[in-house]
Formats: sequence, C-alpha cells, structure tokens
Amino acid sequence: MAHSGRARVTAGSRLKPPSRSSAGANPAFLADVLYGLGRQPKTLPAKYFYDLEGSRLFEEITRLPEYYPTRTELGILDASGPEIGSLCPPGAALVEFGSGSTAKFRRLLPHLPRLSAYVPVDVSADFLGAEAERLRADYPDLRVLPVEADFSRPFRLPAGIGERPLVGFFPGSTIGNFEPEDAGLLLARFRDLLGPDAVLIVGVDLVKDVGVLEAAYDDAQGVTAQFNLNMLRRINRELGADFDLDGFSHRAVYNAPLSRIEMHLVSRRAQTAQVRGHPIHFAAGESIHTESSYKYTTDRFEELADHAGWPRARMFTDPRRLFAVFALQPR
Ligand code: AVJ
Repeated sequence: MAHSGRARVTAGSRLKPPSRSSAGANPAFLADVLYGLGRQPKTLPAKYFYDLEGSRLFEEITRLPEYYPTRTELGILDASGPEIGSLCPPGAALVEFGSGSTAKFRRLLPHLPRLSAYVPVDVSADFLGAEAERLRADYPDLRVLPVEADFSRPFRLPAGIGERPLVGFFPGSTIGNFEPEDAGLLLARFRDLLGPDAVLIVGVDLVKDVGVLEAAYDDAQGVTAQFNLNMLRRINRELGADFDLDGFSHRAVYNAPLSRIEMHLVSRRAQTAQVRGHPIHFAAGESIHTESSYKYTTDRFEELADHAGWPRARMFTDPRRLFAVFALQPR
C-alpha cells in the first residue's frame, strides 16, 4: 500500500493537491481505506478528499466567510510581495510544491525579479497540463516546466533548472497537514533539493482563538461538512461500499495540546458498513479521524525550520496575525 515503509500513518499525513486524479485511478485507495478503518481509533487519509467533487468543495470552502486562511494569505502576498520578491535572486526558477490552481503563484509573479522558469509540481497530470497551458497563454515569456510528482516523495527537477538559483513556494498551509516530525523532514528534503542559495516561501496557519479556528472548519453553510462526508461518498462510488451518509455527522475540534484542528466523521448510531465485502462496525458515537490541520506559533515554526536546515527566517503576517508567510534561507 501507499504507506508501506512508513512507521506511523495518521489521518492527514498527506496532502491536499495530490489526488485530483480521476475515479479509481489510485490502486492503493482500497488498501488505505481498509487499513485506516481497521485501526482503533479509525482513520482515513486526508489526501482522499480531493476527487473532482472534493476539489470543487474545497474551492467553495476557500470563499466561505469563516475560512480565513486563503484570503488572508493572498492579502499577505499582495501587501508584502515587494519585500518577498526582493529576497528572491534575479533570474531564479520557482518550484511550487503541490501547485493546485496556480492562483497564488500568479499573485506573487509581479514581484519576482526576472523569473526564468516556473516549475509546478503536482500528482495530477491533467490538472497540471491545463494550468500550464493557461499560464503560457497569459505569460508567453515565462518558461513553464510542469513536473508530475508527489512532492512528499523524492523527485527530480527538470534538466537544466539546477544551474539557476531556486525559489521554493509552498503556500496554503499545506504543511499543516503533515505531522510536525514529517513537516520537518519535508522541509529538510526541500533544502536538499533547492540548494544552498535557495529561498523557500511557506504559508503557515497560526495558533489563534479556538472559536475562530473551529468556525473555519465547521462553517454555518455546512460546506465543510459536505467536504468531509464526500470522503464516504467517494468510497461508496469507487470501492463499492455502502456507507449511509445520513448515519455520520461532521465534527471539527481544536486539539489544543497538539495545536491541531481535527476533522472527524462521527457515527450517529451503531451500524455496520461493507467495503468490498469487508464489514466495518461502528459503535454509536464512534469517530473516523479524517484530517489534522496543525497550527503553529511563529516561534515554533521558526524552530522547526531551523532544525530542518533553514536558519534564516523572515516572517510576513496580516494585521490580525491570523496567518504567516515565511521566507526561509539556508544561511
Ligand atoms: C488544504 C490542508 C490547507 O487544513 O485548512 C479546509 C484543508 N480541510 N477545510 C486546511 C481543509 C477543511 C486545508 N488545507
């Protein structure tokens, strides 16, 4: 299965953009689902939120009044763009990890001095190809070199790119979906990939009032609830399961000792679902942990980055200090 060789597998240990791919394309899906639902407590990997409908629901989430991260990060990129851009070496190539929509790259682009190439890295080839075409049309002088890869695993940059100074771009607080230890390992891998003259621009969601955090993951319109439940809908469709979606409710709680928002699907009653002939029993009130979204203080994130080989950190934030964009340098 996809997680073989990893000692710990927790909900949300992988990422948002990865699975925009089409139905049933991932052969590890069944194994991951049976593995997660066979554990105590039950879990499902957050990466499986993003089928077509899940990606659409996530885009809807980013526009919700309660979901502050996306608009706050875009505001920071606009307000601090000139300063962030001035930290980036002229003529650099920018590598975006889990590029998704490229909307954030487009906001940063005007501030990047003579960018020589844009390298979006994403697991969804279809998505990458379409976005690359649109960018080429809008910026005919920009070299767009998409890489189809899971950035949480080792991958190669396109030939010729290594000669240029490199800027890494990892927005969206995607790093929050990793367990802190894995987040550190990931930053260390980015350091090795990007080299000693790199700059890494990372978006990080900050610790804040519990009410604000929980509302962002449990909105009044119930879009996040639909997003969470869509995981079961996808399992029903792609794995021939028979989850009763009305039998589960969405729950988002802030786990303060671990500084993370947890999303759960809670069984409303005792019930049994079948997944490809495997019975999965639920007690009333039993939950499936579907996602963790870690929140950092600026100090804690700088410490994590420092230990991962990024000792120099500039921090940019919004007036309410909801979100931070870091520009990290290896020396
Ligand atoms: C895409 C992982 C950054 O954790 O805020 C949004 C995903 N989950 N609402 C986040 C998400 C529920 C999002 N990330």
